[in-house]
Amino acid sequence: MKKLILNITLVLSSSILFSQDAKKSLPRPTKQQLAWHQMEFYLFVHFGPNTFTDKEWGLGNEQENIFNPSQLDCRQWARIAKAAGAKGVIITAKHHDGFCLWPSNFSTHTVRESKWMNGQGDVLKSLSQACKEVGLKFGVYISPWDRNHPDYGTPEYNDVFVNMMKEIFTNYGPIWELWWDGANGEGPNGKKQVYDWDRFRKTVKALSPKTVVFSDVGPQIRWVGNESGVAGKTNWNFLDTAGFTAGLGAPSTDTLNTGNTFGKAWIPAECDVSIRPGWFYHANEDAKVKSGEQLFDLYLKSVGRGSNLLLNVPPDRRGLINENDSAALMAFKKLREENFKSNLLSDARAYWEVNEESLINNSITYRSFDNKGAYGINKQSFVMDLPAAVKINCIILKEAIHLGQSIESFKVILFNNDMQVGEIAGTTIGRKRILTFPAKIITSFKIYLIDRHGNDNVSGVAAYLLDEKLVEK
Ligand code: FUL
Repeated sequence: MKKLILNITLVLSSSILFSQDAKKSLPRPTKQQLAWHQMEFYLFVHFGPNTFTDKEWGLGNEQENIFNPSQLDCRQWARIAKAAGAKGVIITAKHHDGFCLWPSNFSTHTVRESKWMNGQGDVLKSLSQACKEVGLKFGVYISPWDRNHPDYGTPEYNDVFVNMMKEIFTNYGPIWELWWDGANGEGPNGKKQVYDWDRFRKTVKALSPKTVVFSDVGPQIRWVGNESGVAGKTNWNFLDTAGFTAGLGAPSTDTLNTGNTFGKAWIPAECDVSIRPGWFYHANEDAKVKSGEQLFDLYLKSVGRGSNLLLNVPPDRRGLINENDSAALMAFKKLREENFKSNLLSDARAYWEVNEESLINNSITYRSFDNKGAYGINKQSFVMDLPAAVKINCIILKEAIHLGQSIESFKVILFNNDMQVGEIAGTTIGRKRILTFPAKIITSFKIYLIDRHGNDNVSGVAAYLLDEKLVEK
């Protein structure tokens, strides 16, 4: 058997362990998208009149005075987000009810018209500053659907929406991520709006080219197709958007969940989910906050499938993150820290195994490489050898996504000396793939990769022993 010993560092890092030529024609992330992928986990903040009316979708006719948090403290939100290990915060600057959390000149339904701080308050200003102070990225959700604005349902409303975005970029930037909700219902005059998505996109590009824009179909980040925070087990960072728009014109939720295998654009999925049943705060959900363990499970199903986790933590009527929510966030942080503390491969040795017989004996079906970017035996199939037996129930694989995404499927075969003790099959890898399985004592494992473009892009491998109750069921 021919063994090629590799001299590699067995930690997750951005360095490429097995790198060959990547095909130039493949979609690749932009610099901003790559930076977005590194964000992994950040908070969503739903806050506004609904917090005070106990609704999820306000009607748009709520009195401005209803918005009156007694102790609003954006620094508390930012401190908690930071302590939870979140990398940023995205706030609902305007939800479907049209109420603006900043004193917009293009609406009369804003914080300025409310009693809160005698109309002098500005939530976007306070939160953008608080994020800067603690080193968090700041993002803004702005709903195109507006149940309050008198122009909604007419072409003038597209001007209003563009002007609002201008205010946001000019006064509260830099905006790291902008979130366009695709919902499109009726406004106060009973009409639906025809959104000028093309103009909206151009506006952002001109004003803030580094902002990554989320919608069902990007242009930079796509919706994952569900609101339960779960990415597809197959998760391509590619999407075909020709003929589609955000909202009703979006691709099917299944397609959004898995991406398009041969999609033309790099548009990765973001997993949005709330820590509570609702998006807005409701006192009667105080006992229904997801536990640290439930959040860890969501982490495995989002970040662990190559996506990012956007976790909604809605402030209460005081304008504070509720004690129950912050306790769950800290428990979540602790579980991540404790369970991913020591990579059990730190003393392992890696080598390629290029003896075809051994591949065949392990009954992996390989297709031959046809030079047109189809399928091929991948030279990056490799073995990890440990100096002593260890017990593991988790393996993490990473793909060097700055070169694109290529790995279509893989098999990990676990050995205790010469005995095969487990086999895990999976599809895409992407930025990070966290595999969990019943714990096994192993001395080595083999990774067989089927790569649809013949690239060699595995950039990291690690193994852990997680607390048994955290292993994905
Ligand atoms: C949806 C909205 O309708 C929900 O209220 C929430 O904001 C969620 C994140 O997006 O489209």
